[in-house]
Amino acid sequence: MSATDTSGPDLRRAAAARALDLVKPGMRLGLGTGSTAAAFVTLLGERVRAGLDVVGVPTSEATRAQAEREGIRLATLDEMPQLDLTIDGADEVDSSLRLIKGGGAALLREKIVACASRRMVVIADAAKRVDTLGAFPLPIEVNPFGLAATHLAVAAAIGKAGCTGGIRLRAAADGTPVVTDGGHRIIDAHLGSIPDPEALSTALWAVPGVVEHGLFLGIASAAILASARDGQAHVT
Ligand code: ABF
Repeated sequence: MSATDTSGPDLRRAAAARALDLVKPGMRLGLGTGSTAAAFVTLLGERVRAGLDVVGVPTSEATRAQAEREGIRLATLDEMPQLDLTIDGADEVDSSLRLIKGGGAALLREKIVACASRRMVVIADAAKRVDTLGAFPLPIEVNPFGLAATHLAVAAAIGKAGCTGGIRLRAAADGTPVVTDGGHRIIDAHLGSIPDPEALSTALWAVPGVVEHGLFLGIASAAILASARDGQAHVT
């Protein structure tokens, strides 16, 4: 990278470029969602147009549309239920490769695709690295039926797991609730810190209206993080 390549987009592109080194001909790839994953899809598209043969399973309709524009051959997870590698972004990464994901509201498909993959590699700006998860609001995907009851049950589960803080239904800019690709809603839990992510995960899964949550525990196998140092992008 040149001395000027140290802005956020350049760091995301640097992480994406390193992830591209992991891609081999014939691989079945999970394609993540978000701006860093989009940088990866752009670079992958260049390779595909140069002759690389891979198949991708997108984690969102947005990624599907981008990958189609890039000319990447796509399949559904039903057609290809076992994947070699998923490359995706994250909102937070801790030192044990535990993640918060779902800021882009695609967490359900992201988790299903990641868990269907032999390897899931996170790509991110190193600013996403944290000592303790939870400064980023934890997205919780919920069924729209009985939302008020689910809201109360989620709040109780959070308290039971030793966390404090408020929860809010995520709204779009026009004030209407965000609807996920699966037709669900997102509740964001503003917790500040999550002392025991495994306990919170278990407590949230016990709430009937919870479809999935954004804690990815024991799923990522590596993280490629890009940071700016000495005026250049460094990837670790
Ligand atoms: C997806 O995109 C998410 O799970 C995460 O919420 C977000 C990260 O976005 P970005 O790469 O734009 O920071 O990977």
